[in-house]
Amino acid sequence: MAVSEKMVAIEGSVSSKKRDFDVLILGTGFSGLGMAIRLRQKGYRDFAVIERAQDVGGTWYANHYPGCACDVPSHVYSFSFAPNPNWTRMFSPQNEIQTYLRRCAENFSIMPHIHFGTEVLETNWDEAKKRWITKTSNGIYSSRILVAGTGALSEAKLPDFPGIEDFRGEMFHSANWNHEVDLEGKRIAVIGTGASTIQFVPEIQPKAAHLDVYMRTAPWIMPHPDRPVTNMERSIYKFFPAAQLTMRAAIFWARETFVLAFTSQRKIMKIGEFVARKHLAKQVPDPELRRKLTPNFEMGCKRVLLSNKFYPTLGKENVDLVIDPIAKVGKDSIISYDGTKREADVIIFGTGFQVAEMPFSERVRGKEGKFLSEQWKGSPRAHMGTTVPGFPNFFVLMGPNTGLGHNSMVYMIESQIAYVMDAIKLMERNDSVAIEPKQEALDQFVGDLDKKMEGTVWTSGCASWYLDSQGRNPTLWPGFSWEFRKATKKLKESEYSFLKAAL
Ligand code: N01
Repeated sequence: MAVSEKMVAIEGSVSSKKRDFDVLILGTGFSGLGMAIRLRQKGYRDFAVIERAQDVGGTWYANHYPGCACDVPSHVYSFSFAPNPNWTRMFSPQNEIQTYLRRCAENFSIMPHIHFGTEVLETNWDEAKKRWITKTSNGIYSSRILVAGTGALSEAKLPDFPGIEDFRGEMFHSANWNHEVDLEGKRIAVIGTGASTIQFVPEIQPKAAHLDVYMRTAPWIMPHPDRPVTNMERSIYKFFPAAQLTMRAAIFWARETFVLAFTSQRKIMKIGEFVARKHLAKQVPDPELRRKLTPNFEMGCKRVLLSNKFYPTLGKENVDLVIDPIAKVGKDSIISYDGTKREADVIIFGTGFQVAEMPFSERVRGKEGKFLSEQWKGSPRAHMGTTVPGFPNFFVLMGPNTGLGHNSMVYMIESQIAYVMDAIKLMERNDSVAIEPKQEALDQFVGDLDKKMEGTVWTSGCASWYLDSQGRNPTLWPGFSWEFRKATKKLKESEYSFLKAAL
């Protein structure tokens, strides 16, 4: 079927009643929006984007905790085709990223395609009809192609401490920040010391009567190179876009070199450890606090954090860093294994997300009636991080092994989107109704990946959310990002099965 035949009658407008589409995209983060924009740019109109929230942005809409910001530089953390000369800081705050994504959705005419307040309950491949039937909170959708842009950081991870249901104060996760809760004068307990916590703790500390920060593992924290982008710089980027592109390229290639320290040249990471230790020594004069905050694993094994404010905050009079493991939660306190009871009015969980589990996989059922989660058995695998045998016409953006610890995810997402477009084009050229990767192609791809993963810092022994329950790393791409771009540049027909349309 030609692209033109699939266009709906009214340009850019999708009837709210229509539930039958050529392409259904899930999510409006960088992945879903990027996919939608590319489809429109290529002349497609018969697609919808469903979004459970009431606005675009995905994780950048959902996360609005105080101090929420990107820890990847703004110049690379944006679409290559939509530079933004207006970033106010080198590392953008959440609201600017969400505004940027909204502007992209408006400027590229994606808004009429988005069905807000629509959550996917379950989606099934109908083998007879060769279509995806997607049950949502707003009715049933049918589509030839399904693209999941549901993101890796969408389902919060909440620890199940004994007694937690009896806690009488307020509790929330950083990804569902409850701004209604007035933190002024409260005794606050924060659990976890990951990327989110180190951003919000300095913001809430001045309000707290007392703040306990519960740390299980001391993270590596580097000095944050953030600074405001000057008016002069912004004018230059606006009137000479090439200057911003040059900046983008410089940051991208500089960050590409970091891969070596995570993979084949791990000795380089010692330089990072030296810098981080100096940072700790400079910011934490108290030797006992410094001892607690000294990491006991190789830098890079977990995500490397950036902050100039977190360490000084821990030294404030109203703050205690607690390293005693939590035994249980009482009605107004947290109790450690040694019996110490610390009172709390509010508990804030900075305990991260269900990344390796990919909770979305429990809602997608392929041609053999198996859920993706049953096929993956806790260890996700996708060809080129994007396609799965037994799940025809299904593409997962930010899929298994596409994550990065050193560079911008937007680059990986754009690589995948080009790959999906290639698949759609090929289907048209071959007059196919369905495409799925061959098991041998996937096995070869995953075998190579797993081999590359050996000897990297991510397998150096720490417990991290990069790893699944089997100790495999289904989260990160173990190489340069440009290698992923190269691998996904062209979909190899020999790695796929195509099902031709009946004559
Ligand atoms: O979560 P995390 P996050 N009992 O998983 C602890 C992205 N992000 O929300 O290290 C006690 O990093 C856990 O301890 P441990 C970014 O990719 C991006 O902060 O497992 N503690 C850890 O300290 C990031 O990596 C930006 O021992 C428990 C913390 O909770 C990802 O989001 C900004 C526990 C979890 O840290 C997740 O960050 C912010 C338990 N049962 C976040 N369970 C950008 O700028 C967990 N912990 C792009």
